[in-house]
Amino acid sequence: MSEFVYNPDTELVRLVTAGSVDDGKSTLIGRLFYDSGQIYEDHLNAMEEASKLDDGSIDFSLFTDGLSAEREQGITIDVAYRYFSSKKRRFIIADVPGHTEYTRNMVTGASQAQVALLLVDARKGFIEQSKRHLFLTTLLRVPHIMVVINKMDMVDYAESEYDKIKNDIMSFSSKMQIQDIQFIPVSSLKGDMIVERLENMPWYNGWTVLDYLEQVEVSANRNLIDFRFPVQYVIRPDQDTRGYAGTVHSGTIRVGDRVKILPSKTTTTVSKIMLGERELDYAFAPQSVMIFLSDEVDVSRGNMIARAKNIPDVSKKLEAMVSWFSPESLAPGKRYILKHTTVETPCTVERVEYTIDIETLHRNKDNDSLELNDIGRVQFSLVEPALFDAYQKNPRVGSFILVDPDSFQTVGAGMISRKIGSTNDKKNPAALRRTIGQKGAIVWCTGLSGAGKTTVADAVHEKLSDMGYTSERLDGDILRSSITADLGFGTEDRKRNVAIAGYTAGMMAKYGVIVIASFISPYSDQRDALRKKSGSFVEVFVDTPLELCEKRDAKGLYKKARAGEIKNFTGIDDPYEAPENPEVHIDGKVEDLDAHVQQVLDALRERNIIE
Ligand code: ADX
Repeated sequence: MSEFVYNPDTELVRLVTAGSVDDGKSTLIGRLFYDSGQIYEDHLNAMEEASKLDDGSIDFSLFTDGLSAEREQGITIDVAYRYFSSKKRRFIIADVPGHTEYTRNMVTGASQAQVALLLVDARKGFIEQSKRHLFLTTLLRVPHIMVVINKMDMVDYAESEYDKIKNDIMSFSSKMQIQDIQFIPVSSLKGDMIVERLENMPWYNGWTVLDYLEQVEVSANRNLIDFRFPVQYVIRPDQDTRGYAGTVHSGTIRVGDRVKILPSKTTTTVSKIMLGERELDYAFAPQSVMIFLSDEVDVSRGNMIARAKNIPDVSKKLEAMVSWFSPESLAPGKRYILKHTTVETPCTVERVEYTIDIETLHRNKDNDSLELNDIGRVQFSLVEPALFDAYQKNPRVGSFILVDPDSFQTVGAGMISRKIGSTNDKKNPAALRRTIGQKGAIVWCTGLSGAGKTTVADAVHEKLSDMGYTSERLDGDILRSSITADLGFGTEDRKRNVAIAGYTAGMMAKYGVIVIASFISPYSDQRDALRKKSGSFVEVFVDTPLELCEKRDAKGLYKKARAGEIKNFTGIDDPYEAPENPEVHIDGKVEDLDAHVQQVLDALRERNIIE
């Protein structure tokens, strides 16, 4: 064992451990420290040591980023932060207790982590608690997940046991959006595959835990684009000057940059930036600095400074994925204190859209409350408007916690997916697109009546909303019961109907919305014309054979058409020109909605419309 290795030039990596109580996290961490030659007496000293700057002062931002945020937010943390370093890297581990009731800590620990170590007991397999943690890790967008299948020594180091668990997890995680997931079989107790490979698992050729941690690419998972500076204090160094103190939550800013104060929207310029006593040319996340402005403007705690041309959303109505920690349920009408950046505001639960069934990952829309450890999508209305980004785009400015107004306990954590309703002012499309932070597109679902277009389109819409994208639906039946109610099904009328829908979709897409349209739209030349006009057009052919549509006949229209009660019915006595080269071809005979949604998402991803 060597002395504590400290090299300030190595990269700092934030880890979170997750898993059930007995999965052996402490042993794993201990083993990692021990076998890599680390002995730390006092991890705080080590952290201080690690963060010494050249001039001997301490750069607290190194480890306060992430930790202070939680302290500020008053979360009673039951997370132990430990520090260790190898020759190549330095690590901070948020060690999260694994009891079910500790989802709270899992959320706290994972919110800033770059790598999650999810421990699974080889004897128990992929149990509910691991599923919950894996899901939360994904929801919190921890970029890298390493599943450590532990206690391999207790299952005779059998490859088959490892494979079984790995397959279970793979099939579960295929329903989620995981960027990077790796598997490592280990025995923390005996030391296999932690730092040393040992001889017990010759069938495994992958990384050891330490190898993996030293090489995993963790660089840019911080938002350095959208400058967001929630003002924490107003400081008056003298009569005439005022400085604004706070933490750069994301992005960078330079002296001389044009900025906007929110919510007042006053525009001014940054005149000076101070970090303690030092004057800086620029500041970046997660530095805690003081900003001075060239004009005397009205700024107070809770305001936000952003770039003049890149501002956050402002809304009193929010929709968020909430992880609920309290034994008392969250239900419509209940009031909480919502703490978000430097703002605290009372809020009311408007409705619970659904909860997630953690076994199947299906949405349960019948639930209208969240119980202990539930995760679900909730709409809130706030007394004070929040200044935020979607979590997906900017985690630090897209997350909040909920506090019980009577007990002051933290009862939940939220990841904002979107605002509800539009409070956006009249901006030009480019500015709005920047605000929404996404590219618009038209996803055009075509196919016979009853092919399943609406089902696919609704599911894609819901999925995109969950992921934090702004999307909107246009549907034949709905349009035809409103703005195109005067149209019938002759060629001209159908063309007009589709033209109106296409025009509307194009306009929304121009403003950054992903529009999901579902129309029979039987004429291929008209669909091709739409493709030509639109910047991003994804034609989705929901290809269900006529016989099957007719057999399903959900609306009873095929029966009527056969009986001659309806004329010009598509597929019966009216043409349908199937797309020859659709961007997405869905086999309507296969009843696998998740797979169909995935096909559409893949196409959007390929075109860089979504991440
Ligand atoms: S389109 O041809 O103009 O694109 P659209 O998708 O808006 O059609 O509307 C189709 C829906 O209208 C069908 O799903 C069905 O419910 C209803 N409908 C009523 N009459 C007809 C018809 N003659 N042909 C096709 N759909 C019809």
